Amino acid sequence: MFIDKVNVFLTSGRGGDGCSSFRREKYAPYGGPNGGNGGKGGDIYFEGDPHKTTLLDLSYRLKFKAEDGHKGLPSDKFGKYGDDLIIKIPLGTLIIKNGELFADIKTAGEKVLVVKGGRGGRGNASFKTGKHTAPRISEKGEYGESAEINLELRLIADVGFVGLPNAGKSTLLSQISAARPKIADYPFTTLAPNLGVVDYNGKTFVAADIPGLIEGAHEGKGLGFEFLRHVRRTKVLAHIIDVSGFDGKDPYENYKIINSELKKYSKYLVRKHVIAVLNKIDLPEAADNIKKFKKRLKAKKLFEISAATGEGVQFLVKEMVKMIERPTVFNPEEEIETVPVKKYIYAPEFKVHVDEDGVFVVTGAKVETLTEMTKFNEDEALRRYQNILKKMGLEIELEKIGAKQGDIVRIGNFEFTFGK
Ligand SMILES: Nc1nc2c(ncn2[C@@H]2O[C@H](COP(=O)(O)OP(=O)(O)OP(=O)(O)O)[C@@H](O)[C@H]2O)c(=O)[nH]1
Ligand SMILES: [Mg+2]
Repeated sequence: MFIDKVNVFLTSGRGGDGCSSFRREKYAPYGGPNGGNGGKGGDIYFEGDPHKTTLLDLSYRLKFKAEDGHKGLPSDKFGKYGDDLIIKIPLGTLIIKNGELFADIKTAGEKVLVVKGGRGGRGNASFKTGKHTAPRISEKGEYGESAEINLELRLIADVGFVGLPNAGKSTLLSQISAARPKIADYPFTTLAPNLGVVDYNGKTFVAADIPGLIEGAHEGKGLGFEFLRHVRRTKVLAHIIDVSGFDGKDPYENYKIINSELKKYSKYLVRKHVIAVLNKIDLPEAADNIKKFKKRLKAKKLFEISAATGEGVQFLVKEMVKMIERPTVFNPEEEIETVPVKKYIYAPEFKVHVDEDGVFVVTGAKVETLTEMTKFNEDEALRRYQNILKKMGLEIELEKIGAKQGDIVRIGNFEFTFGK
């Protein structure tokens, strides 16, 4: 099965907690702090894998979590890092993170970090200073990051074959490459894109054969035009037309139908180099139809072939190579920008508001991280926490919106009573 769109939910590993401990040695009553830091949580990466052609395996497993970091230990032992997770995806996959284009994996082995593991909490040895030689303070590990990721595969090919069902697209691919797609004399034989590598005098390119389009494909008729996504990156489109008039329709009318569907899909598609290919010239009805077709479409260079017998195919392949090498009037990648691109958003250190239950809610990455990493059962940790919040001006902001002694303040998953 071919799957080209998948949503997955990723969570990186949480950082390990830092450790609070003191050296205990014989005859050394005041041993210094020796609690090690917690290990960092595992990251999650996506990596381009040239052997993959579908996102099918990911669709069976929608949630991924990297390993948590391990706890720090006494005797200055640092916690082990959580293992990273590397998820392999086919080349040509767009990674959309929280609704914004994040990366576009195009080459084998290309790796991107998508969610970063949480920082390990510091052990009490890290809090030691000249003045403060015996800190009883350590941190919890930072939470991992969670994100919803939409993966969208757009196959990477140089030439894309488009046309009505039964036009002979798959036959052409099998004629010019080693690919062996299913071929049959009924429409919608091809249900998923096929790729083939074409060799022309030592020059190679990749051709993609996609399922047939019909009138109204943009409204979801037939298999719809979703599969056109896979010719979005190509520089060249080969429009395959059955000139035998097999369905009783005029080949030129058929040609116009497909052109209009392409336009409806994206304004960029029709700006590619389009090669019009009249196929099935070996059939007796073809000759007449070709004449008529040429009368109506004078301006365009037409290729006449028989995908079945191979007649005219080498000329066509030569033209494809020429077109691939010719610059396009636009960058085929340009339209990928139609996915909204990340914008910089100014984030204040924290924000405060009162919710409907009268709870004073504080939000903001910095305060939330600080809160989740603080060990409130350690007096010193608690004091440090209060000091930092005070310096950030949180108390003042809360008072401004009406917080009084005894009111409830919520930060992340924690609740406190307001007091000075
Ligand atoms: N006589 C003749 N038959 C052809 C030629 N090319 C394709 N055919 C036949 O036309 C039918 C359809 O061919 P396919 O290659 O499956 O067509 P397709 O465009 O891939 O069709 P879909 O996958 O349904 O979109 C098959 O029976 C082929 O054998 C040709 O050049 N001459
Ligand atoms: Mg086919």
